[in-house]
Amino acid sequence: MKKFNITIIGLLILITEISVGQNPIIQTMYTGDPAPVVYNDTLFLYVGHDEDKNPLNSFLMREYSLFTTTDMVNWTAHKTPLKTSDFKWSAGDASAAQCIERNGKYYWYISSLNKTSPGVSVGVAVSDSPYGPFKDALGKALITNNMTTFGKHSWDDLDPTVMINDDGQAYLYWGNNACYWAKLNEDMTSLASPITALDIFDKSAFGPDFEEAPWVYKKNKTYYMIYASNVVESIHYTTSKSPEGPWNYGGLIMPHMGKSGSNHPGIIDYKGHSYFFYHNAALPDGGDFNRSVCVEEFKYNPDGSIPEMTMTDGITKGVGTLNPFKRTEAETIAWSEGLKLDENNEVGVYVTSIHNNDYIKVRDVDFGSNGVSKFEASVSSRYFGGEIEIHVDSLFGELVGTLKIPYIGDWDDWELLSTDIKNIKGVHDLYFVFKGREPHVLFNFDYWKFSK
Ligand code: FUB
Repeated sequence: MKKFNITIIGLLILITEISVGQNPIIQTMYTGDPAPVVYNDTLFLYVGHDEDKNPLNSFLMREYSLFTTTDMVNWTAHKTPLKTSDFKWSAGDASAAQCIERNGKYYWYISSLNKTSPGVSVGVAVSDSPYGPFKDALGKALITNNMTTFGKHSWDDLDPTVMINDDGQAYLYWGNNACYWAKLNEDMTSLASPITALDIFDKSAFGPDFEEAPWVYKKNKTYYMIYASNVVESIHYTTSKSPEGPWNYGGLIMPHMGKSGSNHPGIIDYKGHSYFFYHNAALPDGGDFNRSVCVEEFKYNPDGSIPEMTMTDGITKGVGTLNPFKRTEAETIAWSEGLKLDENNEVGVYVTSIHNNDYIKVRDVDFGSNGVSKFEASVSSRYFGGEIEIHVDSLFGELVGTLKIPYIGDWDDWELLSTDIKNIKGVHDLYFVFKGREPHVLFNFDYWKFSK
């Protein structure tokens, strides 16, 4: 009887695991408004970080976060690159944003409530690196509410998106219940043209509705603008032969699904594949103001049109493997349960809030043909410590080693600990399963590495 029970439990756990896909792609915090961009071989994903608690039950984003991937299934968190407090004029609540490179500098167009000029404004931050740190490029907003008159409300200057045309001319588009555009000078921090408001009520251009969240890019000879329609939001697109229009409505990309009233799109090609980013509210306790970024892979139709998509479990096949013989940050995660991230100046980002049975899954780890014999990890502990069990291929797959983490001292006393492990060869998913005394926080985890 006992054996029968265990089999049923095992089956239930297996079903749960199979139904846990890659979406939402970030599980350690609430995120919204994805803005992907590729630099060299890496996909950078800039997102708004929805605060866990929204005292006024409304949007509250005080900072942006950055995640990178080289395989589309494992995402590495980086130090917070930009906060609203980096803009002296910001009233502390941000909304959507997009970052772009020009002449070796990285320009990040953000929108935020403005305390020096009523309403929402567009600002621009700049950095020498896509990882930041970014700083306010102007010391004031680039676009303020009094510069735009199509929308009569104070938050019509939301959601900037930026595109540099083949001839080098940069364009900025933005808007909520208004869709504005203007040319940018080569310095990327000043306008090179008057602001134009598109006719968002023209159904031949915008179909059922234009609400907000434009994302403009060029593919082949076509300019695409994808955007959110209606409240609750669905994602649609329009195309043009010129960045200045006219625009021709293309169709629906994603209907409204799930618990988040808003959605916000970003599209990018990476390593020969096309990806559609959006957000929903699929994490535990998610909702309108606690959102989660997701991604779907898709193929353009032969005529360049974008197929309709639904929200799924996400990417089934990655576009690369992970090298376990190089130091890998613990915050490189395909899927996790129960964990949070924190950061400091000594070690950067690390995994924290680790309790018994929490875990990290890392996908497509390539151990090669010679295998491994040792695992090491940088950890800190206070009061307790615990264990990292290393399982392969599933949460309850073969246990190949256990790293014991003693009481070390304080949370910022980091030690590199190691253990022997069973040999592993070839490509496997890894599960770091954390064990220790309940209900306590056990230890912090900074990075790991295998050796032969
Ligand atoms: O993140 C705040 C707002 O929600 C954005 O500005 C909109 O696009 C919607 O995603």
